[in-house]
Amino acid sequence: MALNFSQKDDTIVALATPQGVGAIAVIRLSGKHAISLANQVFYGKDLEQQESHTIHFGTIRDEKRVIDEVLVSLFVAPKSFTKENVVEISTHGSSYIINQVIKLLVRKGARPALPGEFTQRAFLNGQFDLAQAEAVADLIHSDSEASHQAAMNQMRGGFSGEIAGLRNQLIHFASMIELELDFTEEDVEFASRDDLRVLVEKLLRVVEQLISSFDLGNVIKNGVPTVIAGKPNAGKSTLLNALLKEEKAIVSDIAGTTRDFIEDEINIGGVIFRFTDTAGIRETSDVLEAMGVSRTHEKMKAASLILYLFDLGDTDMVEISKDINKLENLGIPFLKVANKVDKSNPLFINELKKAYPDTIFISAGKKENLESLTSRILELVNLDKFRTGNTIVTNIRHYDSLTRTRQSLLDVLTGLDEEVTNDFLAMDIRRSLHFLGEITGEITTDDLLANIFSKFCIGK
Ligand SMILES: Nc1nc2c(ncn2[C@@H]2O[C@H](COP(=O)(O)OP(=O)(O)OP(=O)(O)O)[C@@H](O)[C@H]2O)c(=O)[nH]1
Ligand SMILES: [Mg+2]
Repeated sequence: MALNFSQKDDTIVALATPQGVGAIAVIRLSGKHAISLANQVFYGKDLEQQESHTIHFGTIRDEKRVIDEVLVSLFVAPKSFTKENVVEISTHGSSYIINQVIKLLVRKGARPALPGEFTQRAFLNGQFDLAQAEAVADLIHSDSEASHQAAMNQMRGGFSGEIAGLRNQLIHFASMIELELDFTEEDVEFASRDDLRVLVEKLLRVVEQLISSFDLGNVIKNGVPTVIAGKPNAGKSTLLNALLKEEKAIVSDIAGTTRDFIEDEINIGGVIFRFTDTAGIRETSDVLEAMGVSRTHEKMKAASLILYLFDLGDTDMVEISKDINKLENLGIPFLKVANKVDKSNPLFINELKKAYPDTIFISAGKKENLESLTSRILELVNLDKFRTGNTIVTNIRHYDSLTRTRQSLLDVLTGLDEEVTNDFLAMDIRRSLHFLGEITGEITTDDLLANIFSKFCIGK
């Protein structure tokens, strides 16, 4: 739903804390009349005479009836999240009280806020750019150290700064070339083509790097899809349970116990991994199990990481090297994990260590050496890149705009090669600028904004 101008002048109200019973609840008002509106129902002090960033104790009343004793926080424009007048009323956390207070404020002239409308106002009033506004939503939904850091970095403008820098350099060139268009009669060149090529190539490298960071950004935000694969009875379900520290999957000595697949999230070193325990891979005549096995193959193709698990007592070298070959052809990072080290033959272990020195030996059943497995898993995600504060793209919309930017920059290069006329060159540069601007919100449409902010919750 796009907002029109009269709606933008409304004073909006919503519950800012979660629905349901709690110790306290915070009801937020934002808009030109937020303070005078609150003042009509608040008894204790004249709120319109108070300083910004102060808290006041009093009661909320509907005529004579006291609804609650509350604390009111005042933020006078422009020193607030939305840059408008903002009032936050902390009430007791009862849904009855919350409803009464909101209804009362609506009766006095406030309008219930749309999803994300507070953040949208903050964006429209220049509090931050679009990428930063989107990071607010990511921050609220972040559930691990890694996703929190990526969102925090984006909200604090790391990503936006990088994009803005790129844009500024391009704008300079675009205007020079457009200036040349005014002098077509004379043979002048304000913008050196060689310099432009150097700049565009530099920009391309940055854009490429941002695009390639998306894989990492995506797994940070949504969890790393990790599959435990291996023969029936290798101990896959036992390993999942051991990592989860709960008995989630059924374990038995009957081969083919897991028929479909079982998924759960595990936080390892601040990163969320989405583990899938699969049906053991083998040629099978059991129809149900066969279905599970084909889903295992699907899961393996969608994984970012595969734990190849085999039973030391039940697998020979030929089989292992065959499996490893297959996995290498799949092209997805995998770890070789040898299970049931507690009851295995030391000679075979030595042979295996020689052939594949990076094998990790564990006992899922006895929970032995699981730490070296988890630290190897973490190494594979290459978090260093991200911990050093490099900008990471986590948002599919940004990824999309960056891919289009890359294409337009490539078009500029082709144009330079083919010595196309200035107006074509200028057009391609403008297109790159357009796509970069979409990320930070210099270029927006009502539909785009509505689409982004409707994904927020009400009250945010
Ligand atoms: N000795 C020993 N036994 C283990 C170990 N890990 C698993 N097992 C046993 O191996 C058997 C098979 O374990 P599961 O976890 O069900 O194996 P799975 O790979 O999930 O098997 P499917 O679901 O049939 O594909 C069970 O009897 C487990 O108790 C281990 O580290 N040592
Ligand atoms: Mg199983």
